[in-house]
Order: sequence, then C-alpha cells, then structure tokens
Amino acid sequence: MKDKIALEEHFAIDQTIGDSQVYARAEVWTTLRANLLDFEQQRLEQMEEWGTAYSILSLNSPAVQAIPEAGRANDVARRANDVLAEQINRHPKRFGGFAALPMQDPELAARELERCVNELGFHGFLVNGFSQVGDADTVVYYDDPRFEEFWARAAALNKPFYMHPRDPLLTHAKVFDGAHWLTGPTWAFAAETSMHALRLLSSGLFDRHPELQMILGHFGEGIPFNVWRIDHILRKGRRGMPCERDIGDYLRENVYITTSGNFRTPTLLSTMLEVGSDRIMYSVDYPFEKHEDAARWFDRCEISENDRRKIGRDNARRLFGLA
Ligand code: GRE
Ligand code: ZN
Repeated sequence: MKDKIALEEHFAIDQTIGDSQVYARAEVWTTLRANLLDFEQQRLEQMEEWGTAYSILSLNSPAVQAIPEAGRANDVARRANDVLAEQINRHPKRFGGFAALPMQDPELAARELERCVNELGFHGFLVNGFSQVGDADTVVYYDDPRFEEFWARAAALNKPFYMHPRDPLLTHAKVFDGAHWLTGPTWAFAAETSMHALRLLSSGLFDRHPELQMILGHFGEGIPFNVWRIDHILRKGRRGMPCERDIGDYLRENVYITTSGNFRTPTLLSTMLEVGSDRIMYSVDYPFEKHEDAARWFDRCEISENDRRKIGRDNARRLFGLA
C-alpha cells in the first residue's frame, strides 16, 4: 500500500535527544540519534520506500514530561514545536505535527496547545505519560483535578491526543529491580501507559467531554485484550469508580489504536474483533522501529482490502480532517 498515514513517528531536538540514549545499544545509538534529529534525509527516504505518504511527528520520550520545572518545560516544548512547525512548512504534504506540552503547568500547557493548533496547524498533542512536577520525584497523572480546565480547552479544539509511553520512575517501581530487561518497550511502557490510560478512561473525563478522542499505540498497550475482564469485574462492584459507563464503551467510542511497534496479525485480528476496523490506524514508531518491518507486515497481512485502506489511511484522514 503506497499512501499510508503514520502517526507515532518521532523526532528529537538537542535538548531532548539524550533521553533516548538509554534505549539504544552503543552500536545503534549513532544511527538512532541521527535518525531522530533528521527530518529531510533518511526520514523522507524511508517513508517513500515503504509507502508512507504522510507522517504526524512528535517529540521523543520522555522529554518535556521529565523536566520538573514548569518554565523550562514550557521553553523546551515551545522550542520543539517551533522546530517541528518549520519542517511542516517545508514539507506540508509529508509532515504533520502533534504538540509537546508542559503538563507541569496546566495553564501553560493549554496555552501552548492552543498556539500549536490555532497558529501552527498541528493535529493535536502527544504526551509521554505522567509529568514530573516541581521535583524529579513527584509524578502527576492527568486525571488529577488540576487538569479540569486544561481538558475543557483541549476538548474545545476538537483534536485528538496521543497517550505515549514512558518508563515509570524506577525508584517507584521496585518490581523492575533486577529485571531491567523488562523496562522500556519490552513491557514497562505498556504496563505504565495502559494504567494511565485506564485512569483517564475511568475518571469521568469522557463523560464530561464525550467527543474527546485518545490515541493509544502498540495495539492499545494491552487494554483491548483485557477489556472484557476489566468490565466483567467492575460490573460486580464499581468500588467508587466515578465514570458513568463501562470501560469498553469508552474504548469503542473515545479511543483510537495504532499498530506502532507491534506488527502481528493475530493481535490485529483480535483488536479488530474488539473495537472494529474503524478505530485502528497504521503507525511505525520510527526511528525506534523500521518502516520496512511495519510495511512488509501490514501491506500483506490477511485482512480485507477494505480494512487495509481504512487502517492504512482512511481512518486517519477522517480523524484529522486530511485531504
Ligand atoms: C518510543 O518512544 O516509542 C520508544 C522509545 C524508546 C524505545 C522504544 C520506543 O522512546 O518505541
Ligand atoms: Zn513511540
């Protein structure tokens, strides 16, 4: 398929590139670093070669979310968003953008989001999980009441947001002690990100803002596979959960799921059975993953050509209002 749209595709700037180094062995870091900082060389070549016509780009992880001081977080977010806007202006048919936001200060975050959408033409925002706020050891999740006004302003813009992984603070997550190979994209990203997503889904956020749409990568970070059990258990007793509906209702009405970094047909088919092919979108997770691996799998996997068009392109076109 030649004209795919991909939407979990990352870049870095000087101030954030170091955050990605822990995820690369020394032999591959030189290449990963170059690919994160590059827009116009390898990135466009790889898109061309493997049939991605349009990429929505976002900053690497955790970047802004790991800068405890709100003023500095705001400076780095604005810098990254300006760098991205410049590249989008150079290649408007190839690149779109998700805003990086200083969630350390909900008012600054809302202001930067409005600037990015209204002035820079971005498609929404991408957050790398929780933010460290004030000091490196204080973590804040976005179901916190301090974000009420932020979410109202975000929902009013009518753009989706991407809940992207970061690792938990290892000082807080003893379960990874002595098993560091399970951190990062092996498992910790999915465990951390699915938990944050479930906090938002169960908080009543989507009752207050029924049009708001959350995007999850990596085939939903495990939630589709477990949603029947989640609701089965909660129907026996809601235990104070403040939302009005089943988690599965929000999953099918307020969540989009991407294929980023998880190129597996049984997983795709299971997700299609759970949420339908209208809520799944192709993504790569470049440069952490290869366009080649994503496209070789997706272009030939055994689904109908109708579903391939929807997942590869048309669902994203509809969600982002693209031509
Ligand atoms: C990502 O942001 O998607 C990512 C990382 C680090 C390793 C793998 C990965 O930030 O997919
Ligand atoms: Zn990613």
